[in-house]
Amino acid sequence: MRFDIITIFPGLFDSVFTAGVVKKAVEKGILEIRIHDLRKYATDKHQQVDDRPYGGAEGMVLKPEPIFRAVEDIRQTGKSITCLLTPQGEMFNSRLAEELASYDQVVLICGRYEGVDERVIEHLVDREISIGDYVLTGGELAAAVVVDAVSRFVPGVVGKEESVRHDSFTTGLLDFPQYTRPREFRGYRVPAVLFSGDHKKIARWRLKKALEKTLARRPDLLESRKLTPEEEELLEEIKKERKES
Ligand code: 6GU
Repeated sequence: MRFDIITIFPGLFDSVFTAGVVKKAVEKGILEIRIHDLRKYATDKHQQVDDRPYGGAEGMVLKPEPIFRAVEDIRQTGKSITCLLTPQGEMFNSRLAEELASYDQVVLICGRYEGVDERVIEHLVDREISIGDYVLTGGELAAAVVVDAVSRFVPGVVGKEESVRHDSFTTGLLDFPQYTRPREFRGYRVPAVLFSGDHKKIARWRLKKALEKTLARRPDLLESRKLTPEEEELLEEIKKERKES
């Protein structure tokens, strides 16, 4: 799988993909990440990539010609998709990450907050993506987020032991709390159930904690999820305990 990022700030990507599982996947040849300087695709002698908006307004708008030239040069035959990172886009989530992981090539165009010429959106881009309800100065950090999250769904990138199958948003629940040594730190103890050796009991405790956290922080996730009988039972327990305290 290949990512191609088109940006006016290529230097911003100097370090983001040089550590962790993404780096390993690149080394193994599972992933390829290429950064393209939009300015190299400028058509005039000043290498201008933006210009003032027609109709008048603050700020500058990315011109269409360099972006069209870049994408048409970079786009491969095969299953390829071109996305624009913009706060106006559809919300990025785990489902979209998994979907993008099914492509051979994902081309990411980093927008800037003042805007991109609408003809790029109408006639070049397949999808517009936003990573949340806040405005970034440019799409670069958002592109890095998308590459990271999509990569985790590419087979071989994430090891078996940290399988994406058990993740929040795949399971539909937030994660249960994790503990490691020491058993006691500054008087704070690891819950005793985790030393019980009773794997069924531990699994039930973890599920209850995951449900508790999801109910408190993300009740919307519970509403859009079908609960198992055990989960229903634990949820009743949690709600009863809440009333008591
Ligand atoms: Cl994709 N771009 C920008 N500039 N701001 C954002 C965003 C993207 N997603 C959330 N805020």
